[in-house]
Amino acid sequence: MNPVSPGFRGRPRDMAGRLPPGQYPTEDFPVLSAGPTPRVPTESWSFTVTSESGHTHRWTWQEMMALPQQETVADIHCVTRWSKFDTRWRGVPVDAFLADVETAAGHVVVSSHGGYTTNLPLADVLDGQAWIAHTFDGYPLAPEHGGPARLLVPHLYFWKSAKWVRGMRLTLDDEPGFWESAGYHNYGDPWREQRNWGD
Ligand SMILES: Nc1nc2c(c(=O)[nH]1)N[C@H]1C(S)=C(S)[C@@H](COP(=O)(O)O)O[C@H]1N2
Ligand SMILES: [Mo]
Repeated sequence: MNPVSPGFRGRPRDMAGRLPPGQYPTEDFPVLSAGPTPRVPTESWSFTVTSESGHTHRWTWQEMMALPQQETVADIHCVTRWSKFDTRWRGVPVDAFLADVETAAGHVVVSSHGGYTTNLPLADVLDGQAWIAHTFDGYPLAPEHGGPARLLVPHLYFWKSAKWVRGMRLTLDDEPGFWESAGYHNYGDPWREQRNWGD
């Protein structure tokens, strides 16, 4: 029999099984940024996909908003140990930006205004697992949380969800991003506690 702590009794949804090892749940939405918050007007915003051969595909804000939109509700997990359940986002699945891109690449490097980068296997941003998200909880995404748009990849630690996203480069070789070069785990699966290289 599992012991049930009194604080969890009567919660609308059972948290058992939803909290990865070493994490604690929070109702807050902490802000974690490695530098100042860039202000990116939607009028000058664009999202660029660059294939390994150097071909670029670019979407303006209006073009991105004209793509089919999805709403997603997901639990997010920060490597600093907070998890937030049932976050509600609206955005465009990354699949939409890669549909017409011819590639043999197995990896992507996502880049942000301000210089932040993060690397992921291409497979992890496909099949409805990742979004370019512009709306949080029904409101335009706040600048401190990556507005006007950020990557959202909820199944990996939240440092993979690049804020102020500006582009995605497809690469044949895996190229570690900002935190991955600084000792964070290359993949970052919260369920396997892949916090640092060697985990
Ligand atoms: N461009 C950019 N994206 C970023 C970061 C950053 O410093 N710059 N921090 C990452 C980290 S470590 C986390 S935990 C989340 C935090 O997102 P939040 O500030 O919206 O909670 O953004 C990720 N994306
Ligand atoms: Mo983080």
